Amino acid sequence: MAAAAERVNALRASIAQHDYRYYVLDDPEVPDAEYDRLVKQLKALEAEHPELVSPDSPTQRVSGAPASEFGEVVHRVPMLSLDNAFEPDDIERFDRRIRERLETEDSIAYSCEPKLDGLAVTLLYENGQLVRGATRGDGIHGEDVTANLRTLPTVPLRLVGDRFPAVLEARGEVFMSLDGFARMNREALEKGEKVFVNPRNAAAGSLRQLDPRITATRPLEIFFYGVGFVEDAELPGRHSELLAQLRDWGLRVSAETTVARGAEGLLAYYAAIGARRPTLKYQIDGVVYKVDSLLQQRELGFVARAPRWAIAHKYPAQEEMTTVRDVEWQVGRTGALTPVARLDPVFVGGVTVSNATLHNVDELRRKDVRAGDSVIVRRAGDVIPEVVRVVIERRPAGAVDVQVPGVCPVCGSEVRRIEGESVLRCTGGLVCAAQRKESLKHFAGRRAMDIDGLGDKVIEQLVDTKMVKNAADLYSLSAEQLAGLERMGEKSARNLVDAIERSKTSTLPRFLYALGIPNVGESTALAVAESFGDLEPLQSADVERIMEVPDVGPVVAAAIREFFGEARNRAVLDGLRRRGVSWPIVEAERSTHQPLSGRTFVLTGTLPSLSRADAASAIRKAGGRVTSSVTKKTDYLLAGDDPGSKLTAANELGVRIITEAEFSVLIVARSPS
Ligand code: 9MJ
Repeated sequence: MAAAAERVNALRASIAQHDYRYYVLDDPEVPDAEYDRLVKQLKALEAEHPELVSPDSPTQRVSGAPASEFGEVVHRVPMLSLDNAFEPDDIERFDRRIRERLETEDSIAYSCEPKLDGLAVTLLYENGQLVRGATRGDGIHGEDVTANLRTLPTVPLRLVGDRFPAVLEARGEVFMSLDGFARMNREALEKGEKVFVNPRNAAAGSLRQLDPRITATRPLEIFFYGVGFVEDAELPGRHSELLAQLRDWGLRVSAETTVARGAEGLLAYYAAIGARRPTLKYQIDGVVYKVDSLLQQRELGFVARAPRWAIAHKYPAQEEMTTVRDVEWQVGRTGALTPVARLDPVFVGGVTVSNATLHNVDELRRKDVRAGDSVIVRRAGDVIPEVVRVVIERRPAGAVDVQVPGVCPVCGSEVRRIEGESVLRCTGGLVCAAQRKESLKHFAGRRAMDIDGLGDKVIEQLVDTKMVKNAADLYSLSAEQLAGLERMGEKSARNLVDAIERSKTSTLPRFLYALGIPNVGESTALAVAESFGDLEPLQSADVERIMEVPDVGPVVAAAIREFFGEARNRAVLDGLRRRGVSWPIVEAERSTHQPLSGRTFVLTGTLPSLSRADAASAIRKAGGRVTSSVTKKTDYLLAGDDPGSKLTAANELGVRIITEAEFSVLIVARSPS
C-alpha cells in the first residue's frame, strides 16, 4: 500500500518533469512512447488503488460533469487591458511620456513580448496546486472555466519545484496554433460540423464549452506573461526576471520575449517579430512593451483600466471586410481559369488590396461569393490576398450568382474541365493572348531566362501589338521596334535588346524551366536536364524513358511528352535554337558512387550553408530521390531553420529528421572506403 503510494508519487513527479521539459523548455528528455508508458503505469496503479487518485494527477485532466453555466469569479487584482499603438510616432511618444513621468533622461529598459491573439485567462495556484482558472471577462468579473483550463496540456496542475509562493495567480493568453486550427477544422468538415472562422474564435469557442470533454479534444495552448495576486513571496525586481521565474515554476512563456532599450529598441523588436510573423506557428496581432523595472511600473501606475507602463503595438490587420464589385476570370500560362474577386480597395496586411483570388470553381462555389457581397479578405505575409468567406448576414437582395464561362474570356476558345479536377482550362493554347502573355512572362522571369527589363507591361504591349507571338520572336526584336512602345526610351530599348542577347547563353535546366511545361518546376527541370544532358534526346524520348528521371511520375512525364509532341512547340524550339539560344551540355555522366540509392528525402526550412537546390542536387547525384511532401515512404526529412508543417508531419509519421551536419555525415558515412 505504502509502496503503491510511493510509486504513484514517483510516477507523477516523473510525468510532471517530462511535461516541463516538453512544454516549457521545448526540450523533451524521453521519446513519446516512454512518456505514454509512464502514464499507462500510473493509470493502472490508480485503477488498482482508487483512494490514491488526486485532483492534481495527470490522469485527472478531464474531470467533472458538463456544467449548465459558468460560475462568476471576482478578480482580486483587476485584469488590465492595454492601450494600443499603430505608428512609430505613438511609440516615441509612449517612451517620452514615461521618461517625463519618471523624470529621467536615461533610456528605459522594456520587456518585449509577442501579443498573442487569443483570450486572457488567470490561473490560481495555492501551495503549488491549480485550484481555479478564469477568463478575463470585463477585467473585474470573469467566468470560472477551471474544468476547461485543466484539460490544456500546457497548463500545469502542479507547479515545479518547491520555491513557489503560497498563493500565485499566473496570467496568460490561451490560443490555438495555426496547425491545430487547421487540423480541427479539417476534422470538423469531415464530420459535417461547423468550422471556425479563425484561430481566435476557435480558441474562445473551445474554452467556453460547458463540457470539458469537448475542450479536451481542442488543440488549445497557453503562454504566461504576468502575475496577479501573489502571497508570501519575494518577486524579482524586473518583469523579464519574473517571466524567467514563471518558466522555472513550470509555466510556459513565449520564447520570443526579450529586453530592449528606448523607442529605437522597441521599433527594432517590432520589425524583427513582424518579419517572422508569417512563419510563427500562431497568430499574433502585435507586440507588447512593458517597462521592465517593477519599481518604475509602480511609480507609473494606471489610467482607467490600462497601465501607463505598457502598450500594445499592433500590426496591420491581416483580415478586413470589404465589398465584391465583380468576379472575373483570369487566364494563366497553362490556360487555367482562375476566378478573381474585384474588390472595393481595402487596407489589409499592410497594403491596399483590390483583387483577391478565389482559387478555382469549386472554391468559388463552396464560398458562394457573389457580386455585391461583403467578404472577409485575408493577406498574410507575402501570400496573395484571398477571400476567406462571405458575411452572409450582409448579402444584399438580388446579389447575382457568378456565371462559369463556357468560352475563354480572352480568346473565345472553348473552356474545358478535366474530369476529377477543379481547374477550368482555355483550350486556345498559344492562340490565346492571355496564355501567350503569361508564358512570355514566365519565360523572361528571373529564375528562367532572366531577361532584365522585359517586364509585364512591355510583354503585354508586345503581344497586343502582335510584335511577338512566341518566345522565339523576342530574339528578332530590334531596338528601333522596341523604342516605339509606350514609356520606352531609346536607351532602355537598347538595354533590353542587350539583355535579350545576353539571355541566349543559358543553361539547360533554366531553359527547360522557362518553357513552362505544365508541372515542370525548377527541380524537375534540373533532374530532367541531368538525366538527358541535352535537348535532342529529351525531345525524342518516350514516356517510359522520361519516367526514369528521379522524381518524375506518369503525370509529369506525359506533360513533357505532350509538350514536345506538339508541332507548334517544336517550331518555337527550332526558332529559339536558330536564333542562337544555347547552353552547355550537362554532364550526363552520374557519379558512379550512389550512397543514397533508394532513399527518399524531403527538404524543409533554411539550411545553414547549402541552398535547398544544392542539397537536392547532391541527393540526386548520390542516387537519392527528393520529393515535396512527407509520407510514410519518406526516409529522411532534411530540416533547417523555420521548418514549418513538414516537420510536424515527419514527427507524426516517425520519419527520421536530420540536420545539414548529419546529412553530410550520411553522404560520407555511406561512401565506399
Ligand atoms: C498577450 N496577449 O500576449 C499582455 N499579452 O499584459 C501579453 N497580453 C498583457 N501581455 C498586461 N504578452 C495586460 C495584458
